[in-house]
Amino acid sequence: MIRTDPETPDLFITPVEEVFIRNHLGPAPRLDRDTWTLTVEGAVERPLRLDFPALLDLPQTRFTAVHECFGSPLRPHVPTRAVTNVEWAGAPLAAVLALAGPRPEARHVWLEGADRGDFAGESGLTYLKDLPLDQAGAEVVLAHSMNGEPLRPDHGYPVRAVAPRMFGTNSVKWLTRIVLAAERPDHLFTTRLYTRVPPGGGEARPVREKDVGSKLLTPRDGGSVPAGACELEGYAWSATEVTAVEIAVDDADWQPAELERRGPHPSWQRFRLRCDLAPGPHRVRCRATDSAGRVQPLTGDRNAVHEIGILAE
Ligand SMILES: Nc1nc2c(c(=O)[nH]1)N[C@H]1C(S)=C(S)[C@@H](COP(=O)(O)O)O[C@H]1N2
Ligand SMILES: [Mo]
Repeated sequence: MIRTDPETPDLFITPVEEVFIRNHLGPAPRLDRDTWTLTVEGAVERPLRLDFPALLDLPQTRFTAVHECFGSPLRPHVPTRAVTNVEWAGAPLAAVLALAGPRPEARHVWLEGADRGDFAGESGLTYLKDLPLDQAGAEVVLAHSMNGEPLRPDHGYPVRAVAPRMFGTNSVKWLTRIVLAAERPDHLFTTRLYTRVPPGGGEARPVREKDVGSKLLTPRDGGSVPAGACELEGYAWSATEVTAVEIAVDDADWQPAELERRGPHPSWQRFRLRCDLAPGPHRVRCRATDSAGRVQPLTGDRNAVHEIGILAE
């Protein structure tokens, strides 16, 4: 989803126009900021209904984070590489939870959007996701702005959830209802889809924390470059910090690329490597490792190493 402009090959923040749009239930609902409300109900001491000014009265936070689509929940192991890096602003969910007062039995936070529709043969669905209360309280933000401007209708206007370390599917757009509960909700998008079996096998787990991944952006896939010295660049990301990126040109060994540190926010990290390209076609691959020791697989999963083809002339 990233277009690299030859003038600005390495935009750290993805312009809003270039951010992918993923709507499972049809067109974006058109909500109005003046009539929007968010209800907080279920296992809480004080059920609430917040309007937009009340959300702005809460403490506000601003941060950059990788925004990545998991891919089709019907094909959980197929790479799509729809990834961007954006700046969000909004109120921490923790501030809303403090107002509502979770009851002792509350273990899960359900987040529901205002869109309604059909998906994978089921009709009349809402968009519902859930996260463990501890995790949601620690990191979810109720965002009203993207890259310094109000959310656009397609991106969840006026308010969406953002779970910065998680796949995009968890960041519920057009957020209108939060439920605290002792159990997970049984729903197409929570327990039946968006689950996957870990690489070694075992029980299916919900799609939450991002995988380790990397993407070559310069030169462009299919592009041509002058033969000789060439700079290969891209971005790497994960739920934790990426600690190494290696690049392989054709069948040569993997070589360590120069990698920026992540900084305080869960943003992507730029990497680059100078190499020498003989005239002719070349294949370039990149592979990231994160601080949890996860490494991109060569093949077979949605975060398999990225490969581009370039022509040196
Ligand atoms: N209400 C609602 N929220 C949603 C979705 C949706 O269809 N409806 N799609 C999810 C998916 S799969 C992704 S990848 C992100 C995409 O966010 P974006 O369209 O703002 O890029 O939103 C998530 N939140
Ligand atoms: Mo997605």
